[in-house]
Amino acid sequence: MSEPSTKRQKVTYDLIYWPGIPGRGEHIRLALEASGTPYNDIANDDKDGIKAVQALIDPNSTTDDAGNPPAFAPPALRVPGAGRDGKPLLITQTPNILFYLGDKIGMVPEGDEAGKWHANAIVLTALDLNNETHDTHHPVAVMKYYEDQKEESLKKATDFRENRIPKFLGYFERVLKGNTKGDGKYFVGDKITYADTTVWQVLDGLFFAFPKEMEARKKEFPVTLQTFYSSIKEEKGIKEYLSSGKRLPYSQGIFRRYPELDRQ
Ligand SMILES: N[C@@H](CCC(=O)N[C@@H](CS)C(=O)NCC(=O)O)C(=O)O
Repeated sequence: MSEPSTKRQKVTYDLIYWPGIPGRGEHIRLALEASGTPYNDIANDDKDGIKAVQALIDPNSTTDDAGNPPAFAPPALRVPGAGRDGKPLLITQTPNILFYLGDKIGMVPEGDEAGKWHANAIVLTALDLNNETHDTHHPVAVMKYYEDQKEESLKKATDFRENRIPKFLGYFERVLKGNTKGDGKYFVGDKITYADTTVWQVLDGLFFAFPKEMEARKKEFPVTLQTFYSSIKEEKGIKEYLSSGKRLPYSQGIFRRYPELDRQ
């Protein structure tokens, strides 16, 4: 991680995301925590913070007070003074927020233009895996309960475990091995970037949702599931955050534990 400049540290970002779950907001939190960047976690810090999430997705809204277009869904990042006419800028879509933050908070490989694009591609791939994980418990309809699509979930999760997990893990393994500067600990370059925090969060969620499957895959993908996964937990900023009590437990979000969907 490169040191955030004095200019960078002046901004306190607002993260607007559902309270009580890690969800996609966690990708933003981890990047901010790893870089020691101050932020407000609006819906978790303030008991009325949920209102900011509700306002974000108000179906009658066409714009906010600062002229930003409405959000489709959280997470969103509000940046004081960075919008039009010095008003707050509202940024949505997880990878868009991460890409915006990347060089501002020192979570992209500094002075390495190619590395910046490589990091972003790895993030987008990890978020594809994130989305595919969601589909294992909601393969038919997002608005229906898991209990209403259990049969299809079992088929989807079986294919996910048998084919998709190893394909993604194989890709991560190759990238980590190919980045000789990273020593198996970093995806791009020799310091932590937002590619590392994003992949780590998806792996951590998968360890929660499919513990038997992931445990069984450890020998096959040792760099990803052993070296990388355990070393990121020890990174400055991340280590403190994980043990701070601020880290929210998994529950009914993207990563859910349904033992019947795991390896038997
Ligand atoms: N592609 C968007 C997906 C956003 C998203 O699906 N957010 C979830 C919470 S993690 C949500 O509230 N979705 C409501 C919906 O899709 O109707 C992103 O990465 O930010």
